[in-house]
Amino acid sequence: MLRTFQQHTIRETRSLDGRWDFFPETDCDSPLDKPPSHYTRSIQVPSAWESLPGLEAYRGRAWYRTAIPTVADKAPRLLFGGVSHTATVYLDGIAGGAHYDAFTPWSAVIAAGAKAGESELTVEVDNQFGDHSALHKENDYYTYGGLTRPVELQYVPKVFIERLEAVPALQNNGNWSLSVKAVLRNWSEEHCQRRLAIQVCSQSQELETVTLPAAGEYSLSCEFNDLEVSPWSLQSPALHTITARLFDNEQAVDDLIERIGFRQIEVKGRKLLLNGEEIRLRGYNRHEDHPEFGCALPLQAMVNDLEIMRDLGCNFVRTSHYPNDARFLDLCDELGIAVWEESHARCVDFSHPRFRQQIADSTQEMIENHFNHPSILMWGCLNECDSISPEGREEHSRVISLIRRLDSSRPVTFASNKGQRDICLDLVDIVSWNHYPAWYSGTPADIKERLEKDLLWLHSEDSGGTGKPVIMSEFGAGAIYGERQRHQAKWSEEYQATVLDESLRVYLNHPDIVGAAIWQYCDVRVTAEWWQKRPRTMNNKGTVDEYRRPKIAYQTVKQRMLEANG
Ligand code: ADA
Repeated sequence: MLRTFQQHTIRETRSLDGRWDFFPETDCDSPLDKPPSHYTRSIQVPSAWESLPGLEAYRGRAWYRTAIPTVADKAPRLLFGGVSHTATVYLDGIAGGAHYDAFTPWSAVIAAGAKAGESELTVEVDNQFGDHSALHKENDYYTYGGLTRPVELQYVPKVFIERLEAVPALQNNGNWSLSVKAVLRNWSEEHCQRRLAIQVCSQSQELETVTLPAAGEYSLSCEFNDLEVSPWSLQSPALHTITARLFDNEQAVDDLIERIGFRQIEVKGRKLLLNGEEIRLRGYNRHEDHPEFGCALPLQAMVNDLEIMRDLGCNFVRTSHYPNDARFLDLCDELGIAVWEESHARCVDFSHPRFRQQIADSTQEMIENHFNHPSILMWGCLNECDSISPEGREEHSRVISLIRRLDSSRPVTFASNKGQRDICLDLVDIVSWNHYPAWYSGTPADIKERLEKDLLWLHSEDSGGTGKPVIMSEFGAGAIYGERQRHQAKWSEEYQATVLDESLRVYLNHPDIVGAAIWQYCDVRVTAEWWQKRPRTMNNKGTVDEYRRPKIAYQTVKQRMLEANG
């Protein structure tokens, strides 16, 4: 399943998770110019192909194939939670859609499939780096390959409800209002009239009948007021549903159920307010990575990660450096874990010819697909990119403006490692710093001094960030699991614990720091080119190792978080 809850009672859906035919190009002597006619293997979907013996480091193309039943008058809509990292969909050999980027959900509606019978569904997947890819590249995290998140088949009528966006707001009388936007899509070649009804808790509204153009979309909005509902908070994450039903004359022909939380996030001076009350965020940066599953963590593995973070006293996770699996966000909604979600960029080259389009697509798909998660309290972007040159500022301004246009209800930030050279802090609501004193330079004694110097600059100079709240978005140290030394050697578990202890002592207790995210939750695989810089070809700054085995720092972090929780 793509989500942890049911999203339809009218629309027919079926999971395509399970065994698919599989053909990695490495299984043949020469490159293929079209999908293969015969398949050499089968593979479980979802999964990363690196989980298959012999393909642990395969970077190339592969084809997936399965058969799907089709029905008359309803088009097959294929929803992919994530394909790593470039995909082309074929139905009966005819291309029906394509997508770049492993980390955002996407769909293909194939009108030609609106017929009774059965069709062959093929997906070509490519996880290679090169001129076609600005965001997936050699990096300090691994780009896996395959249908790495769940796949769902839906049968959609000519006009269907594509998505809902809901923005809650706290009213003066303590009740809530809710602004709802619905986007309808018409895949047919004819104009169609439809009517929408939306129900939220005990209230429902019938919207006016609209005419959709052929092969077009239509947005409708409505407002609900005076909703007496339990709010969503970190301590009490109450969830509610919106049910939208689409009518063709008097017949209900489609539906969409979304889950929301009534909460309001604001920046006020140097503070972060949730439902009008100050909050302080403490937790981790987390990559989607596991030695058994690659980036394709099953739901229980995601649950385990969040339960470990809760055991450590965390209430916050940053999806470094890309949009996460919707099920992980659903779990954060259910558990009351605050999320900083960011579009896909880690130290990317702004001059790459594909960068602007690919970062715009990642950002738009992230916000449109993840809009309703109450746990997402802020949007991030452009981790440690060029925020010190005029050209870099132009790119930051472009992406941040896009975020604000798509969602004006959440604060925006980016994680910077440029310190006092940054010229983009006026563009954000929250200033976020990646600091590594005591690892890449200096000692633990430098942690407090470095922070105070940067805060002095931030709030007294013309930094662009004067008076804004600050999140320590990354800090930490590496430790090889099992490396024990009495003399605080680099890469020892003891030294990592010392650095995290001092970092948390400073950051969790500073009045101007509203959030602290340790780099990082677990050790993760890095790409081949990074092997010289990373022992074990891993980023070893996890508080737990890749198998989630706790290092000495685990108890250190737990103690500091416990003190901060009061
Ligand atoms: C940067 C980067 C992280 C990771 C970290 C490190 O802050 O944002 O992705 O590479 O450095 O481990 O050095």
